[in-house]
Amino acid sequence: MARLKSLALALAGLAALAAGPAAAQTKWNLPSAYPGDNFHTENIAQFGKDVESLSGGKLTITMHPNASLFKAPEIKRAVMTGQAQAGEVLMSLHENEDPVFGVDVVPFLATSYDQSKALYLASKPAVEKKLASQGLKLLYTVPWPPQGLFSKTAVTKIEDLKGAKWRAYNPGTSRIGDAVGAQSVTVQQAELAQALATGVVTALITSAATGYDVKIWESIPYFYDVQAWLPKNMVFVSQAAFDALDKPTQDAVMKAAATAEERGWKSSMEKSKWYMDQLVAKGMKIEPPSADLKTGFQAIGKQLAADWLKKAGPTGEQILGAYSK
Ligand code: PCA
Repeated sequence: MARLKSLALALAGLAALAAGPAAAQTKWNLPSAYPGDNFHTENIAQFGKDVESLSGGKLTITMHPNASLFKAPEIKRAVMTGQAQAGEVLMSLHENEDPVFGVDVVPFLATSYDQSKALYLASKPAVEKKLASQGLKLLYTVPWPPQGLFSKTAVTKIEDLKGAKWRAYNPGTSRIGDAVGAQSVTVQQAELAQALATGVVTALITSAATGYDVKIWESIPYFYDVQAWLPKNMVFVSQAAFDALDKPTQDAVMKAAATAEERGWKSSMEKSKWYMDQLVAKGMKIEPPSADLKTGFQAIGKQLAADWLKKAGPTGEQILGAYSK
């Protein structure tokens, strides 16, 4: 019996040896900042499964959603410094590093999924170049649904936002808070429910998706469907971690990424209405912005767009040129 057992063990050892380096297992950690049932996170989960099966189990990706491993603003640096191999982050969170990361939050530049896709394709080479200079490789992007205004009190014109406690999620939304005369405070989604519950925040621009994620109806009754822009999340990997994979595994990652991008854009679009329906079902008032409010936001948007173009210089002009074609 003991002999049989040692024979079995020896055989298992031989089999493992025969499989050789091809069976080498790589594990990546992928921190992200949104809850497990958010459509972005569900898409990453499917991406991970696809990578695992396309690579024949050679690469597995462990997700760490909901800012459980790193807070949103720290994820990119964590991947740059090798503390994680891959990550997901809101691209515009890093606009201060390079204006190109803020191209998708220029107000009213791209307000539909089609425009957003065109702007993405026009800006992709510049985004990839910037990421490459930081040792990162873009895998795919997925937009959030169009951004609207949530408020504790009714808002019919910009002046109604004066003195509001304004939640920003990136430099761009912070600038809008300043422009409307509100008090800006930057709060990432993982802390947003608490900030709303304690009254630290009374107005914000975000998607119905995030409104749903944080049960916004518990403190905020109004949503104005402004459709100001569609900010994107990007999933990226450390170039060094990618280069360490064999070619078939690299191909598996890129194939799964292309599929994830397509699936993600589709589910964002399809779910954007579903998210709004949920807010209505919870008793929220959803309205289009009044003409006054819209004109007010457009004037602010125009100024911010001009500021962005100034900062982004020739790269910005080139992106806008490619986008307008
Ligand atoms: N949700 C994220 C970013 C954009 C969005 O729709 C947030 O509010 O943090």
